[in-house]
Amino acid sequence: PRPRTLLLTGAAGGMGTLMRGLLPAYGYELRLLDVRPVPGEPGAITADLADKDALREAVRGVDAILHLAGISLESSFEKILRANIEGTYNLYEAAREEGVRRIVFASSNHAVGFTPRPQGTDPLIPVAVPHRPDTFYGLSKAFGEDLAQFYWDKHGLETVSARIGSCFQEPTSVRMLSIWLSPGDGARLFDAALTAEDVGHTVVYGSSANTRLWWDLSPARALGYEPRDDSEQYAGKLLAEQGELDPEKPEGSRLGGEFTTDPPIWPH
Ligand code: NAI
Ligand code: 15L
Repeated sequence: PRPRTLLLTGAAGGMGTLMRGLLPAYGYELRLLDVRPVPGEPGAITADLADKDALREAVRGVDAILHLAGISLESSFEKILRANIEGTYNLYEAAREEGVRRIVFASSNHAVGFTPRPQGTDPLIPVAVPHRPDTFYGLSKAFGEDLAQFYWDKHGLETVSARIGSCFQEPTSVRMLSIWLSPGDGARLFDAALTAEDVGHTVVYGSSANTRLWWDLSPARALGYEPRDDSEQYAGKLLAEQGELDPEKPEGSRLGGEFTTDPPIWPH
């Protein structure tokens, strides 16, 4: 049966805000959680992923979880450990204890960020590449994917791990032209990941159907995802401003871009 009640973690964040707007139209009743208050949502649960009791209560009775909460850029190992590694473990453990059937995990391209990006006629990057995290942040996403596999194999808790590219209103760099996930396609991808049958633990790349795509979208399409957007409308402007990526430099030749050399730092 189609999940109805959905716990959205990270509801105050960039994607959380976009998805709060878009997912109700698919029929989901959202329960919101974030460590920060969610603007305009007095009913949201304000809780840290470190608070096991709060998580247990937050997941009670939901059909599924869309797990967006966590540190979304590079930070110290200690902070990443607490929010992303222990925090994701705490959420899975709460879900297992309360019998939640499915989690959609916001993994990232940075779990495999040192993978070379295709050049010329190279094939698209398949999902089945080894983890090559480019940051402690990416390492925490690689951990999350393994955690999800473990909870499926050991406890029958299903996950779709979506290695998201760049989900923002518009792409803002030449690299993002290849990995941009439009907000509308993000909602379509999450809906597919929440409703596809028998996913076990499935890993997919998450982007729109971009002309300059670097990776294989067929695993996401196999879930029923039908992207409608393409970043190409932004290409002229971004290329004029920034020029082509330099394939001689790691930040231009690896999937993770500048995260491989000079990652943006989590400001909090
Ligand atoms: P964001 O940084 O805007 O939002 C993350 C939210 O998580 C924030 O509202 C923050 O308060 C909350 N949070 C952080 N630590 C927490 C904790 N310990 N307990 C409870 N809540 C906590 O990030 P964004 O861009 O919305 O990304 C959402 C998720 O998707 C993140 O997990 C990120 O790693 C992942 N992702 C996002 C991409 C993007 O392009 N936006 C690309 C790839 C992955
Ligand atoms: C991510 O994983 C980050 O959360 C997001 O802020 C973007 O920087 C994105 O990757 C990216 O690679 O552009």
